[in-house]
Amino acid sequence: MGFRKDFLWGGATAANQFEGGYREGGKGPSCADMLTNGTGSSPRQITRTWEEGMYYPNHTASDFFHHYKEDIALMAEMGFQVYRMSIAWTRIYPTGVEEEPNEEGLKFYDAVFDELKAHGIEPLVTISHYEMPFYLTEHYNGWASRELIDLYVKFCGTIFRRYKDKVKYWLTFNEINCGTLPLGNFMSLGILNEGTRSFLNQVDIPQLRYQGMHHQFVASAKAVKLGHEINPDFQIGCMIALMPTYPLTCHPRDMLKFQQQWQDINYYCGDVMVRGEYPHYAPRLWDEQGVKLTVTEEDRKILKEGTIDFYSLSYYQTNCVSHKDNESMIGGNLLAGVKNPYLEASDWGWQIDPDGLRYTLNELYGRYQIPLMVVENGLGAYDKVEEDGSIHDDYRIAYLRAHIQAMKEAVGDGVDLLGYTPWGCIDIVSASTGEMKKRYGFIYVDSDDFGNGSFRRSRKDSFYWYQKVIRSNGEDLG
Ligand code: BGP
Repeated sequence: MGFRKDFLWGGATAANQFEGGYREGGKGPSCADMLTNGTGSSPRQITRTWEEGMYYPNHTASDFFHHYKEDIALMAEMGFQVYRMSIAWTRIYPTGVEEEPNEEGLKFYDAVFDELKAHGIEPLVTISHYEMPFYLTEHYNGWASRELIDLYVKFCGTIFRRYKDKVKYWLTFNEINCGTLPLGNFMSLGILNEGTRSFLNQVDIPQLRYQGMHHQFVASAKAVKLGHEINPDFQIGCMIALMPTYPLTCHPRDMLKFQQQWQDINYYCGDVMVRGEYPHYAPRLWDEQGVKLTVTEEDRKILKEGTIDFYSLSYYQTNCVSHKDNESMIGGNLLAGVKNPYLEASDWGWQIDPDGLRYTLNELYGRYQIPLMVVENGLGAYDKVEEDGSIHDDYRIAYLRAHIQAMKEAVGDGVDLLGYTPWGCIDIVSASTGEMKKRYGFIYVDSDDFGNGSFRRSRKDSFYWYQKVIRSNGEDLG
């Protein structure tokens, strides 16, 4: 059994990591604009002003702002049927509190959507992807404030109305469950507590973080309702970062820890957004975190009325859990874990596990019974440009091939899978480290970690390979 005939093949990026043009077209500063560069060993810093001598990689990123025509043409050449992108909130509402949207920002996305349409590519838009007006951090401490709900819904209303005939697929928040981790304070919730400087070691007040996520759930549900009123054909999804774990051993304590980790990190947000209410284990989790959540009757009603249409996820790697605290650890997307003795890891220490994707898709589909979409997956790796300009990224092809094979097996298991948009289809700035040299793309961008370079685009070997995969609807993975 293969992929459905209308399976959507494409790629994904996010405005803050791809667009650049941070001061053009009336754009305001976003949270991502306040993050310095970092590396695998030295963390990014969060600064409240742009500091002399610091470098801010998201300001320039890959300069899609000036290259979008060329980039979309390259996507079309690969055969993309869908392109997952995000709208920078700060291009539309530079501080988030304006009454009227910024027309120049709206025009930019009109141009992008028109270009996609001319090439027969369907946009899939993340409304908020690790980028919110920094003004909202400074004046409201981000999503910790209930007032963010209306400001977000205003933003949604503006873009839903403007693009109602150009965009059908929407995601309300990128990796909303990033807020279940202290790392999510600034990146996902715009919360910046006094004393935070290091991106990896933020001052954490769980009460604010969980209340902030609750405000996001309510905002998302309101957006779903509003979107369906504006255009009943809209398909609006959630987006969850899957951080799957295995029990390191069959010790019953490992098994219990494994179950709790899935509940607390992988299921918590999806359960609310798909089912419209908090799951049975939520009070246990709040209790452990010392959280007393304020949930009004009106909130409960909205959560029920605004459940999402499909479930989308990011998947990069898996880790293990153990009840012992002296096991060797390894990194991962958003969350580190216990090392799995059976898996190899990427250059950034993320363990490669295609079978884990098949397992995950089965788990999610069994739990929710709504269509799934894999909207992020891929290998961040160093690429070498040969003298003749070619880039032989066979490691990336091997990673993607194995994961597409695993998705195909999940489809054979009966999972309803709508599409696949591998991450950073054109090289972008890394979210965790701010590096450019951690590359995911089928297309190389000539820029280094400090924005030096011609920004010229070139096709890697994986470009031609993926073109074949798309042409054969995932049958030719050779
Ligand atoms: C996800 C984010 C992306 C992204 C990706 C890869 O968590 O949604 O924004 O960047 O991970 O992570 P990184 O850039 O750290 O390699």
